Amino acid sequence: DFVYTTYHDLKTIYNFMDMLEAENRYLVSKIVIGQSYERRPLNVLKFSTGANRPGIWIDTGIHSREWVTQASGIWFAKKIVTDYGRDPVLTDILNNYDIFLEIVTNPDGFAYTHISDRMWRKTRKLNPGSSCVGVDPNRNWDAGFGGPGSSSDPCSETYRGPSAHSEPEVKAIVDFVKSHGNLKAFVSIHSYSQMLLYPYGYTSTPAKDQNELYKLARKAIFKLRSLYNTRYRYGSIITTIYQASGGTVDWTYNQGIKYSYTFELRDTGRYGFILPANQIVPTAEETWLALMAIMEHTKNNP
Ligand code: 0X9
Ligand code: ZN
Repeated sequence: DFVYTTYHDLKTIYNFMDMLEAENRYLVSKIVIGQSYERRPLNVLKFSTGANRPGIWIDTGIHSREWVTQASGIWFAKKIVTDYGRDPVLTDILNNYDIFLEIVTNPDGFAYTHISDRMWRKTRKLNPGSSCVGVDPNRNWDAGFGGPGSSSDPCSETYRGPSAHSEPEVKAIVDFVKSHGNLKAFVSIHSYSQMLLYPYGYTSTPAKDQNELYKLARKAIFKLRSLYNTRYRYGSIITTIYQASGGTVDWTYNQGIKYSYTFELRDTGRYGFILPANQIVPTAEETWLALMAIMEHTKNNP
C-alpha cells in the first residue's frame, strides 16, 4: 500500500495516480493537459460523478522544491476517494462539482530536486544567451506580467520568462482554464510561511471581492487551526507576503474565478522547504479542513 508519511519521487507519484484511477474508476480519471519542457506528461486527476459540472481546481508543486505540497496533494487525492460517499459535505460537493488536482505541476523541476539540486524552484527551460536555467512559473502569468516583484534576469529565482505564458507548464493550465470555462474556485498551493492569500499580488488595488475573500480566508484558517493549533496569516498577497507580479491566482481571478487563493503551507522557517516527513500528514490534514471550507463556500455561493 502507498506510504503517505514519506516523500516520493516522480515515478512513484505518477504510479500512484495510475493506481488511484485504476482502483476508483467511478470517481477518478487522469487527464493529460500538456507536456513539460522536457516532455513529461502534465497529469491532472479529475474527480467527477456526473457530466457538465462546474469545476474546482487545486494545484501543488508549481515550485518544485516545496515538497510538502506535492506530498499533501497525494494525501488529498486519497482523502477524496476515501470520503466520497462517507463524508456528507464532500459527497455533496462532488455531487455538484468536479475537482481537478494537479499534484506535480512542475515535473521537470521536481525531477531535478531529486537528481541534482534539492532547492530547485523554477522550470528547467534553457534561457537563450544565458547559462542560467529556468523561469519562475509563479511570475509567468499574464497578470501584471513584468511588473515589480519579478525579475528580467534569467539568473534570478523570480525570473519571469521572455513573455507571459512562455512556460509550457503554465500555458497548459491557461489553456485548460479557458477551455473548461466554468471553474468556480482555483487554489494554488505553495510552501512555506503559513499563509492563506488572495489577489492581488501585482497591485495594491483591492480585489472587487476582497470582503468576501477575507471573510472566507478567516473561516478557512480558523478551521485549519482547530486541528493542531497551527497559526496562519491571511490577507491579500501584496499586503500579507510581498508584491509579486505575474502570479497564478491574480490571473485566474482576472479570468473571473472569484475564489482564487494561494496557500503557503508549513512551516514558518525552522525547516522551511526541507520540512521533515513526519509533518506531511498533519500538514495535509489541517490544510484539508481549510480546502473543505473554501469548497463548501463555493458550493453554497454559486
Ligand atoms: O514568491 C512566491 O512565488 C510565493 N512564495 S514562495 O515561497 N512559495 O515562492 C508567494 C507569491 C504569492 N502568490 C502569488 N503571487 N500568486
Ligand atoms: Zn512557491
